[in-house]
Parts: sequence; structure tokens; C-alpha cells
Amino acid sequence: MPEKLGVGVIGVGTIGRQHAANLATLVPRARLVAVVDANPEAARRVAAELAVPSWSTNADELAANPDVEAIVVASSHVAHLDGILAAARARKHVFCEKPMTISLEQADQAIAAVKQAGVRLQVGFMRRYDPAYAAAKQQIESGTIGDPVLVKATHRNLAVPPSLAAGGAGAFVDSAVHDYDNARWFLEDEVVEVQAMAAKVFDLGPGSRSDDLSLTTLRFARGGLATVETYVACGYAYDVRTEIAGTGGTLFVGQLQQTGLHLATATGICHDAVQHWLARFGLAYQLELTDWVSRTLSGDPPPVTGADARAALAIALAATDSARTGQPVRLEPSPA
Ligand code: ISE
Repeated sequence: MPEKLGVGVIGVGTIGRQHAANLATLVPRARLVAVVDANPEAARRVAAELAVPSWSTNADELAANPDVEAIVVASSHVAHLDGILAAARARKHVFCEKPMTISLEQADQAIAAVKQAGVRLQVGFMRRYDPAYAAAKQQIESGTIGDPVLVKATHRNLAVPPSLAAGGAGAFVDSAVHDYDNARWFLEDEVVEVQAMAAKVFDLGPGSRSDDLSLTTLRFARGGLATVETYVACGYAYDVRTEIAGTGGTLFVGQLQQTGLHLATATGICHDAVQHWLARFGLAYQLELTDWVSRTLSGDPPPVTGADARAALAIALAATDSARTGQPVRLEPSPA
């Protein structure tokens, strides 16, 4: 088995830069050999900071680089498909950030392209690598809570994330997609019905989104239910918590505190709060790419697939529709 994997990163904005830094410094079996960004200044800066030998603004150029054996796609959501197709054309393995694509047609195109090229595709639902979420999954698998029947998710950003402020695909696709993936993963079942409501809380100018605050209800094939709340700018913390209730117990995942420090005075006791997903899920991102690199080197199958990404996206798109029309949406089983 080769010792190290040569990796190129497409897109070095918020999450892409984090992935690049992890690959350069914290993932021992990776060699970060090239970065690309649509903004040349960002690509040049990250390459200089992390001592990356090559940078450019062209994804095909990165994919054709013989030192690049596998590619992380972390560009803007709308550009994910182009990154995956560039990797597939050059027959390089891929890790793509969530949401993998912004339409089901694009998801099918991405899945078909990697299949035809014979390369591997893993998708970035990093919560699955977070120690608390992973421990919850283990408890479920070992039967501790009996049959899991309900997932209740809270997902609040401190301030409007850049990908949402820029318009983008909306909060169901950008943010709630994590919780939809979690619900499928914890209940080990597929969603058959989606109902959602959304409200506009902030005035972000003309054309701004109308899903600042939303609630989604999911019905699963075997009868389980899930509720997902997203609030794009709650103003007090990055507040991500999930409960999984079963026939014999309940798991509570997540906390508001970043550190264990409390300040006690005559007026009360206070503590800090998690501010950003890069802090809350910092270790998860590191573990995720460490696992992706070793699986890519060893040939072990990816644990989070294009099919998982497609299923979560189908729920997000159905929720977007349901919030617009006020009607529940039935989901067809995804193609095998
Ligand atoms: C961002 O892209 C993420 O993936 C974060 O985990 C999520 O909390 C945030 O809402 C998204 O914009």
C-alpha cells in the first residue's frame, strides 16, 4: 500500500481552507500538492501559507497534475458538479463537500460519472465523524435505546453563513441537509413523506431568502418520525443538538459550551458558547479526511456515498417545495 496520498483541493474558501490545512498538517498520510480557487488571490495565499507546491484557478489543470491522486471538492455548491466531473475525467478519487449537488439531475450525473470512471466518491457529512454523534450511532447499533423511532434536531447558526448570505440553494439544502442525513443514518431507514414550513426573519435585501427559520417533519418507511429545526442566525451561538428517542431510551447529542470554563459571581454562573461550525466540528473534519485518505489508499469502501448525498438532497428539495406550497411531499425510493 502506498504510504501517502497526493491530494488536490478545489475551492479554498471557509471549509476548503480548513480541509487544506488539515491535509497539510494533521492528516499524516496525505500530501497536499495543489490547490485551486476561482479567486486567484485566495489560491495563491493558501498555497503560500501551507507550502503547497502548485496553485491555479483551473480545476482541470489540478486534476491533470500527475502528483494529484485524489481530489477534495470544496468550491461553492453550484460548482461541486464541475469539480466532480473534472476529477472523474482525470480518473482521480473524490471527496466532495455537502450538499454534493444542488439538483437531483446533477446528483445522478455525478454518481454516473464516478462510476463510469471507476473512481471513489465520498461526501462530507462530517457530523458522522464527530465523537458524540459517532458514539450515539454506536449506542443505537448496540441496541442500548431499543428501536430508534424519533429524531429531533436543532440547527442554529450564530450569524447567516456566507453560503446563505450569497443567495445559494437555500437553508434546507445548505444547512438542514446535515440533519436529514443524520436522521436517515440514525433511524437506518428512508424518508417517504416530507412536510415543511419556513419564515423570513431577516431583511437581507431584494431577492433574499424566505427560509431563515424553518421546521421540517419527516415520516420514514418503517414508521419513524423526525423533526428538524433550522434558524440561520440565532444570535447567541452555533447551537447544534440532536435527540434520538427509542423504545428503550433516548440519546442527547451536543452542547452549547465550547470549553469547560464557568465564571461564577454574585449575579450568577456563566460560560462561553460555541461560535462556529469549524470550532464545533473541528475534530470531525480532521477525522473525516484522515479516514477518507486511509480508505482511498487501502481501497476500503467509502462510508458516506453519493447515494447518501442524493437521498439527503431529495429530502431537502422536497422540504423546499413543501414550504413553498404548504403541501406535504411524498418521496419515491432513490434509484439503486
Ligand atoms: C455550513 O455550510 C455548514 O455545513 C454548517 O455545518 C452548517 O451549520 C451551516 O448552516 C452551513 O451554512
